[in-house]
Amino acid sequence: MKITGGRVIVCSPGRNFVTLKLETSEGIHGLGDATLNGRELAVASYLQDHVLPLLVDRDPFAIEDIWQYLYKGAYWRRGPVTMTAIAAVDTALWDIKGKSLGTPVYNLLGGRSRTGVLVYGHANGDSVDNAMRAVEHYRELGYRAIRVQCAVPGVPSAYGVGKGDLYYEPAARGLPQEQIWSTDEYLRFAPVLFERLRTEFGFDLRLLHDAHHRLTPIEAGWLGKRLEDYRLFWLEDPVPAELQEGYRLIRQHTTVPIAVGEVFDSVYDCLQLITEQLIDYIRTTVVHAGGITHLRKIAAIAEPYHVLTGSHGATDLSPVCMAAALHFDISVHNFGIQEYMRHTPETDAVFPHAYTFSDGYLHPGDEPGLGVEIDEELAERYPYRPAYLPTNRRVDGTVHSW
Ligand code: CS2
Ligand code: MG
Repeated sequence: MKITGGRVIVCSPGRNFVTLKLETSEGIHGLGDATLNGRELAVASYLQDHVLPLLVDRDPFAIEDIWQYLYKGAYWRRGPVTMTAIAAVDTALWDIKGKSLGTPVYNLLGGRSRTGVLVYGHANGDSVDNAMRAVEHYRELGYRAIRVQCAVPGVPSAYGVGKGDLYYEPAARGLPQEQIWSTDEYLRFAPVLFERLRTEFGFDLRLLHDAHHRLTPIEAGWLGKRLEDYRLFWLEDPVPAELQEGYRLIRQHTTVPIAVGEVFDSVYDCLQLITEQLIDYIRTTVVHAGGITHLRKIAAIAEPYHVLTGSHGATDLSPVCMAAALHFDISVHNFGIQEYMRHTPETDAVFPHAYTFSDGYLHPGDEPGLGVEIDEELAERYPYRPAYLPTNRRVDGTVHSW
């Protein structure tokens, strides 16, 4: 079997997605997600113009060799655009191998290590009362772990507060919106929110929270300490993580479990975080961190250091990525949890998939390969429309991490 070519499909069923479809001489095709929120067309061009011509006539079973060829062969290494493009090829190759051998991808990754993939959903509210209502709603849907975000009094636009009940989508059409942020107000408010949550829901429910890269290490230490009694499952992205050693300072001040990694694109972004045990969960994803092949290596390095996986699974990661994540999650020993932000019905219709949710768990299904397809005719009805994530400024106008 040989790779004969491929296509990059850009569509926007509710939001933008970039999908790679690789074709082979035996008529089997594989899919890979290549979506990089707000920078979609850069990856589409990287694949179309620079990667697809290199793949023709290669053996699709040589997954590791193709990965190294694309990584080392470009000379320029790492970075989100490159690693998302490599991830798309890698994911499509695992899909092809599974389909060709007639088995789900998880069987190629060592087989099932568990019966289902524990997921967390997103409850949020524009007031504490509405956040409580959203948590209740997620509980009724069967979720056993819930991330809670809430509008902060006095802050015009806090991270993570959606418009509807189930679909939180931060990217918006047109040019980037500017939001305003105040760390002071947030730090005052966050412990109050979790106090209320534990009072209303007790301690059976796993609760998570995302600080979305907005604090300094010492502010994160302060917050973590105040949240300890509310037993969070994790505090996510307390600070931007370019400076990995900055996490030492957080660890010195709090035992709140820390999760990091949704913007990482390789093991080099988290090697120190893992080997110095500065984090508890590594959130790298199939689509942005080099595919299933590279994610398995990150997980293998994390295992002896007691770091569990907790892959990013927001709506900007397509159902192709979600399917791949589930095959990874169900097989890897040191799996922790999977984020599951539901896609809209439009997105789900373009990407029919075998994975299912029940009782707080996702199941990858038993289809050969990844168990996800793309309806290209339907996709054509949703052409790409430029959209961006918001940007952020402090109240005095200084640019801040969003
Ligand atoms: C987030 C995302 O899911 C998460 O934890 O941090 O909402 C993130 O902001 C988006 O995926 C950015 O594209
Ligand atoms: Mg996050």
